This record gives sequence, C-alpha cells and structure tokens, in this order.
Amino acid sequence: MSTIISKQNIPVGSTFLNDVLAGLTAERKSLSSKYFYDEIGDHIFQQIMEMEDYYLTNAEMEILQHQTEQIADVIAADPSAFDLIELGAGDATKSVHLLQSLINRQLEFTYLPIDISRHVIEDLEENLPKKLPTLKVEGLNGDYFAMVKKAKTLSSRRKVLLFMGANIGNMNVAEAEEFCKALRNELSAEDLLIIGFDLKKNPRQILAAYDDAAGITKSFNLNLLSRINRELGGDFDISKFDHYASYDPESGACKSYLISLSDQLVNIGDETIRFHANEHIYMEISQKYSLPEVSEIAASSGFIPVAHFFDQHQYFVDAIWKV
Ligand code: AVJ
Repeated sequence: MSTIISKQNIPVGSTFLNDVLAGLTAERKSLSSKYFYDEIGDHIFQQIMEMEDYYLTNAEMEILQHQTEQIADVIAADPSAFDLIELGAGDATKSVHLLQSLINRQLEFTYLPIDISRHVIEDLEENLPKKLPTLKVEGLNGDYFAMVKKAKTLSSRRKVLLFMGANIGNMNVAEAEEFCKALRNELSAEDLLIIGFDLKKNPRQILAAYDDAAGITKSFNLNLLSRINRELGGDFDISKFDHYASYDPESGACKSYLISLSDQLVNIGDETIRFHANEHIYMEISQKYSLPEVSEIAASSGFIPVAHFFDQHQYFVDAIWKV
C-alpha cells in the first residue's frame, strides 16, 4: 500500500497527526502521553528513572531483586511451556531478573516484549541476547492490544503477561478497568497477568516524583511539543510553555499539564491552533491506588488475585492475577 503524502510531507491518515490535532482542537486541550516515547523521550525517561525523587523504579526493582524466586514459583507452578509477553517493556532492566530466574529453572518459554517505541524494541533485540544468551526474544513494536493479538497468532502456548512499571497508571480508573476487562478477554483459563501498581502514599512524595527541581519531568513533557515540531511540521516555541503537576490524594490522580505562558498561535501542518495565556494542555495521568482499590480493579475486570509482592516501604505492588 502506498502512503499518500500531503504538501507538508505528513503522511495523510497518520494517527500521530490525527490524535494531536484532535487533542489540540478540542474544547479542553490534551495530548496523549503515549507519544512521549520517541528516541529523545525514551532517553529523558531513563533520566527520570534514575532520579532520587522518582521512587517507583527503585521500589519495583527491589521487588524484582528480592522476590523474583517467589514470582517465578507462581509462573512455574504450571509446568507447561509458555509465552512471556511484556506490555511496555522499556529497557527491561527489571524484567531481566525474572527472565534470569526462569532461564535458571530451564523452563521452556519465549519472551515477547511489546513497546510503542521502535527504538526500544530494536535495542532489546540487540542487547538482551548479550545478557541472556539462551533467551528466545521476539520483539513486537506497536500498541498493546494489536500486539497481544499478534502474539496469540504466533503460538498457542499459555500466556504470562507482564504489565509492570505502573504503566497502568497512565489510564484513569475507568479506563484501567476497561483495559483489564479487554485484556482478560484475550486470555485463557491457564494464563496469568503480573501487574504493577504505584500505591497511594504521602502526597508530597508523589508530587515530588512528577515535579522535580532539576526540570527533567518538565523536559519530558516539553519534548512532545518538540516532537510535534520535528515530525509533524509544528512551530511550537517551547519556551512559551511551562510544566505543572498536581496530585489529588482523594482520587489518587496525579496529573501533569503544559501551561501556555502567553496568547499565541501555533501552526501544525495546515492547522493553526490558538492558545490563551494560562490555558492548559492536559498531558498525562499517573493514577495511584490503595490496595483495596487494586483488588476492586481485579474483581470488576473478572481477574482473581493470586499473590501480592511489595517493596519494604509498601510504595509499590506487583500483583499476580489469574483469569
Ligand atoms: C512510565 C507511565 C509509569 O506515570 O510514572 C514518569 C511515566 N511520567 N514521570 C509514570 C512518567 C512522568 C511513568 N510511567
């Protein structure tokens, strides 16, 4: 199929362009956080994960380092061969511990990392075999559901799904419930879902993770405007936008916005978008849960909790659910 190119060299029908224009021409402007992760965005996210304030990475790393054997026990309770499918694999630094343990047990499995970033998948396919020479890797670049469906066509083995890193937090509670329901619909009776939730905690600690003084999170958000400039022919002046993060301890919603610092017009391809001074673009939600709320999501989406693994501070939980 040939790609139709518009005057600005933007592929007509590109979902990135359509989503950006739909989001910025709406009454309440928004951009989807799934577009944060181009090569530069991946790099800034690495820096976020190394920040002292971004407690999530260390908390989940602690779980994977200290409780991998218990997690592997649950997976290995069924002796049959399986596909280990990771949604939003990123650099897989945490999953490597689990992969190593499964290899040590000589279990028959293939690792299928799914990521929205092509760059991430290429990196994993190149670098994982260096760390884990006997691992079978099959990278899938694309949206979660399309790629889970594709994985199902590749083999009929039982599936163990990994959805870690609090990636589910990028959905609001209603969307998370719908997502888990839809995921369950793709699974069979012997399948497992291992899912990581960032837990509610001191609101100041949560806010600090998304509002660092060094401005790394700010640059992570602003990079999406630069990406629109680079890929969609936009002319955002990123110095005219500021980052604003908020956390509501009642709902557990941690949200980030970009604030227009002046009345301004921005062109993206053929479209001109008007921003009022102090108008916000809603960029991202990082939803936090209490443990009962985690169990509620499991129940309402039809999953049965099997085990919970916490870090020492109970900042984070990796839950194992069965269908
Ligand atoms: C990758 C979705 C888990 O929401 O904590 C980090 C992304 N955004 N800092 C999160 C993110 C701002 C992150 N997740």
